[in-house]
Amino acid sequence: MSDLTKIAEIADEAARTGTAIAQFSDKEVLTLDEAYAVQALSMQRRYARGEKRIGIKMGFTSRAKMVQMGLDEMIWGRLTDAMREEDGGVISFKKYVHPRVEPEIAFLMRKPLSGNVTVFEAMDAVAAVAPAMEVIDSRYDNFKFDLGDVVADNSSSSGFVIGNWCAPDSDISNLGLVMSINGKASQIGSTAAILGNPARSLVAAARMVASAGECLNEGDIVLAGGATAASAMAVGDSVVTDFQDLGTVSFTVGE
Ligand code: OOG
Ligand code: MG
Repeated sequence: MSDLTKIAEIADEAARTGTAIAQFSDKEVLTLDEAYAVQALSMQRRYARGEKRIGIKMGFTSRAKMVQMGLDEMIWGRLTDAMREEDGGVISFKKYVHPRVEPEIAFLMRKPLSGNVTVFEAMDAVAAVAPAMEVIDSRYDNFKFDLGDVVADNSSSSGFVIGNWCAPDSDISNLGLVMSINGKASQIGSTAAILGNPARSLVAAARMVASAGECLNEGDIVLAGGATAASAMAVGDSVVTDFQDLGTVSFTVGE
């Protein structure tokens, strides 16, 4: 497909207005390179509107997520300041098309990281780790997409909530977690579901941003990817995830 700028404009408008669109792959499949080019172009439009890039999110780093969405390749997307929601706060349902929530681990970078690094080098660049939840939202009808579609749609990035930052040497490799909606367990799992250890997701993030000529910068947030499948939410829901040893992160869903 030639007109990547036009596709980026369509993807950006859908995200900006919270409106569902048809998958691009209905007409023509985007290669992975084209899809990342669309993502970069659509993010340029957001930055031009004043949003600031504050980090990145990884996707499909757990079996549960791959199975739920029927894709098996790791992806990444960009996070902006406008996507951050307050821990314990209220998110606005109408901003989204059909939001889902998933438990994640967040990293805060204390120095730049990019390229091929070891787990030790990756964790050495981390200032803090935190329990987190990502609010994903696909701009495609029925939350259905192929790999190119989802990457072009900034890998469903939409919102995220971060709990209290913990020491960077906290053991995050295998922490039990329960994500509850209105007091009822909706997803139960372990951080080990994220590539065996979420630190490996940070290693992959450093490699993947480098392939786009970018870097994880000091102060950046990196979301490691959902540890479980994502759950749908409705207005009025109270969503809480308890992480063993790391703490709790929560929000409620407003109009
Ligand atoms: C794509 C984004 C995947 C994750 O944590 O695996 C993702 C999607 O499922 O819509 O955020
Ligand atoms: Mg996610």
